[in-house]
Amino acid sequence: MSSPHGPLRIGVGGPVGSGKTALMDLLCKAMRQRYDIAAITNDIYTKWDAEFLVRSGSLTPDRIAGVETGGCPHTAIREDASMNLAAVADMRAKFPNLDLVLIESGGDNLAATFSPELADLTIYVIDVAAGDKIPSKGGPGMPFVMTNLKKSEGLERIISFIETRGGLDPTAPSRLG
Ligand SMILES: Nc1nc2c(ncn2[C@@H]2O[C@H](COP(=O)(O)OP(=O)(O)O)[C@@H](O)[C@H]2O)c(=O)[nH]1
Ligand SMILES: [Mg+2]
Repeated sequence: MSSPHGPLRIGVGGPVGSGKTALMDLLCKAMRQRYDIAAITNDIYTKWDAEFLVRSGSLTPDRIAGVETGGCPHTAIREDASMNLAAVADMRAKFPNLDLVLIESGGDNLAATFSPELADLTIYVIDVAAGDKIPSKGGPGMPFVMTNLKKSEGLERIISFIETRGGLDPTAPSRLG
């Protein structure tokens, strides 16, 4: 099902500790049978999130890349997305039939939007303890889903959001075998 436009690129943003990596992990595990997936994580000075995904077995290690952003993580997904664009290009070179690339931001505030050059759709992860007013402050039209990833609750709704809004076809025969 590889698209002439290249893979769908989903940005996963939100504050440090809100659960972005946990979401990346479960999305990979739930979607990898159907889609050809790669995952890119952004960290300031480490590759901890990429290493977490490798240890967890979210995908095979060659499908997981860590970008070290340096001190200003939002710059790497917004003003100068070149490191992330290069990581996406590397994955596309290795896996020409990619359907989906998940890109986790380095953890920043809600104002850290992904450049449209880098991500087609963005999912923001907010810790429930941060309260329910954040999504409404995002303005009308921003849907939100309550999840409990320890029990995979809400995960299917996020997957169907990605498939519907991202234009993936869940009924297409998988090429992955
Ligand atoms: N109980 C519970 N813990 C979660 C959930 N999502 C993430 N966590 C935990 O919250 C901590 C931070 O999650 P992580 O994914 O590393 O956050 P990130 O910094 O946004 O990538 C970890 O200990 C996760 O296991 C959830 O839905 N429920
Ligand atoms: Mg993380």
